[in-house]
Amino acid sequence: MKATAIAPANIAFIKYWGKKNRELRLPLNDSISMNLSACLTTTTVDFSKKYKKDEVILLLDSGQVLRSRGSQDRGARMTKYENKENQRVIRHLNLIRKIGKINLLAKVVSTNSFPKSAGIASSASGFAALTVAGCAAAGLRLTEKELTILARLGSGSACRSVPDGFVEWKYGEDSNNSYAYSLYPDNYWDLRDTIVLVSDKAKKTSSNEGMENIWTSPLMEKRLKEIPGRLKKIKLALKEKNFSLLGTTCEEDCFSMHKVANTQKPPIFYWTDKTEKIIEQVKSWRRNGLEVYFTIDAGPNVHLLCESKNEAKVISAVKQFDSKLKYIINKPTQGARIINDS
Ligand code: 2P0
Repeated sequence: MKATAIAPANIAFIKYWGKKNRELRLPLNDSISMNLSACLTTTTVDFSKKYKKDEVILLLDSGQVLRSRGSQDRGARMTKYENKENQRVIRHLNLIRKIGKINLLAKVVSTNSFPKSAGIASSASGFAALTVAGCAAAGLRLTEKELTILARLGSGSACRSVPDGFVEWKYGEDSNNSYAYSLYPDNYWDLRDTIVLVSDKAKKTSSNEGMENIWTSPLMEKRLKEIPGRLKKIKLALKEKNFSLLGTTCEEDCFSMHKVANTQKPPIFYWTDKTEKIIEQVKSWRRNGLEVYFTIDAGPNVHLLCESKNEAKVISAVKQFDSKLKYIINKPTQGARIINDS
């Protein structure tokens, strides 16, 4: 009862910012994203009689190991966890155990190929990998749609990391109708998302907390009214491979989400001065004929979107702006999948 899965993070072209049901993580709007080839989480779940406690181990790039044991006795629901994140992981294991009707405790070992909590959706890749590995380890054979629903209960955006390539998450009226599916496979359009790492420090306000106060922003209603039009534009841009339509619509939605965050009470500012300087650069690169657009998640890092033919030019422009900046180049990629190497 052991399985390993790998799952990508994803970048949202139309963003998820606001829940209509907090417990079920039902979003207020549909969202569309692309899976990121170089931002991967690999997770092994092992259910076994030999474990007396659930144990969650996160292996960090630096060689550091974050280890947390839930003091949960087999079958008992009493828990005392060392931190919130592991609590979420163990809650998710409980869901999988309930569906799989199993009563075994587990060891979960997970590693990311990118900095944790830097606004690169580590919860998306994390909960997608945990869902797929956990279900396989529990002997559950769920459909892709069912896996996306289960992943969503762990972290909303995780459902978009399950299907391949370019993915839409339907908001859904209830839990069974809030699922994700692939609009196009990863080899459909050779785009690049170069993430410029403005900071790899953990963000101050998690997306989960940030979304709590959306209705205190006077701009939230306007955002929700505009989203259907932007979803149409993104779908058309994907269908026709119209990159300028894709890029301009991504930027519109990015500004819209961040304006809501900035005007919430209390306000949240995910951008830094460096983030804004890079946005100015993108505009100037575009004025000079380089077709590159940006989008930004709940963090300071800037995602530079371009077609593959412009990848080298974009990298060279970034280096010219600041040779010390670190970046991660992503292509579209498959969704979460089981791998044999544990
Ligand atoms: C997105 N974000 O669509 C948006 C853009 C952040 C900014 O989905 O509370 O970590 O776990 O459901 O999935 C991040 O939200 O939130 C996110 P929870 P999650 O990518």
